[in-house]
Amino acid sequence: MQRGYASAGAARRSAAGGGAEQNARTATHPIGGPEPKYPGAMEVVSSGPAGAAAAEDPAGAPAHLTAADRVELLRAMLQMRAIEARALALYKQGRVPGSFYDGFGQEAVSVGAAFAMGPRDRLCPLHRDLGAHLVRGVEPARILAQYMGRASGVTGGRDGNVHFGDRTTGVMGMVSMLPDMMCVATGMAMAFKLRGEARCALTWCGDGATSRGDFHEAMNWAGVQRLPVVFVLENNQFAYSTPLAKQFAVDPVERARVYGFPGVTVDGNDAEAVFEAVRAARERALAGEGPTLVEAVTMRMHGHAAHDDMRYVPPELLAAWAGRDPIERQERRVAALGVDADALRAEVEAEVEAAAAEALAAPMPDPADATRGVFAVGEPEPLGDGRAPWSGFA
Ligand SMILES: Cc1ncc(C[n+]2csc(CCOP(=O)(O)OP(=O)(O)O)c2C)c(N)n1
Ligand SMILES: [Mg+2]
Repeated sequence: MQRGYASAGAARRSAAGGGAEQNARTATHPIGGPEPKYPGAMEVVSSGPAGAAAAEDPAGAPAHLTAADRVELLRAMLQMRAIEARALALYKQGRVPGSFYDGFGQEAVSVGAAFAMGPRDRLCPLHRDLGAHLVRGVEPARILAQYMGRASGVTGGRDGNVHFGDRTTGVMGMVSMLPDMMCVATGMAMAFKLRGEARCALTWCGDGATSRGDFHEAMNWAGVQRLPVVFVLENNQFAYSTPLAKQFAVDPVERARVYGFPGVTVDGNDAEAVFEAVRAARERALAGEGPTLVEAVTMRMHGHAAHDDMRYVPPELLAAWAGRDPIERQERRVAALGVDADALRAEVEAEVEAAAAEALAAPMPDPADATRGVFAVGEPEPLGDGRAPWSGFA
């Protein structure tokens, strides 16, 4: 089953004699699914502003990002990685209860997409989308406290791990059943439409989500109603131990067309390409033209959770993706702009270390507080607006 991840694709491409794009879209896997998307194919699926090669070249600066924006993208990705690395160490020390999930290697997907959203837009991130919370303004110390179940965590110790959302930043707490957040985001977009508000909802879903009924319900209703919602399909090659070829028989991005709206594929390890695709999708949504499915192709570089040694992942696949690290890529870009990327990395690491010390010093919640907030009391409190650092909103 694990055969041919990188090599079969390369063979198909050379057999296609340059028709790699079509090949990536239509190739049939021996057991019936589409050919897995692999690093070597990314040149043909990237829809970055000027294509992957130019995007790597700082001279080909993207049209909608200033130099400061590009640094900000890097900063958020560095924060995400540093927080998750610190939290993983804390987990191994027994300080993080339950299990531990991270988005190592996928930082560009949550950061790039969230960066395209305005203050009054609403976001529904999933378990590998820590970058979205950071972009919207949740402080690292509160996130680390969240992992450790402390009173100062986002949920005040009610959920120790990834099912959180700081509603003051316009982010919904995650519903664990996947991909229910697609329905939540679609519902919010319906409200925006009914109220005539120029706002957009954004949510992420995994490749595994594509096999669930909620995926189709959300996509169908969003298409029928032409709702202002953006679905980012975080295709990280696996849903727990299930590879793509056992997940779907057709390329999932094709499904958008069936529901009446466009699906685009971007290099999910390129924060600027993800940003640009989601920015364009949001613009489309605000213009009343309806939803977009953005498939961000990436790789889950760690196990499903910290307990998972991912022995089902071919080592050569991991090695190939390790050479496409989204943070290193953005570091090269900002370094070419004259920014000291090493100093930025050191600054972020020091910030996260201080945040960890603050979180470790925070108290555990008072057990008497456990039932507070279970039922709504009094007037409903609406979600707040989040930070929207992209210069386009200045
Ligand atoms: C309906 C449902 N079934 C099972 C789970 C348990 N679960 C949590 S994450 C996950 C894997 C999901 O894979 P994918 O959608 O590809 O997202 P990824 O973890 O790869 O980001 C599973 C099975 C769940 N949360 N919801
Ligand atoms: Mg997945």
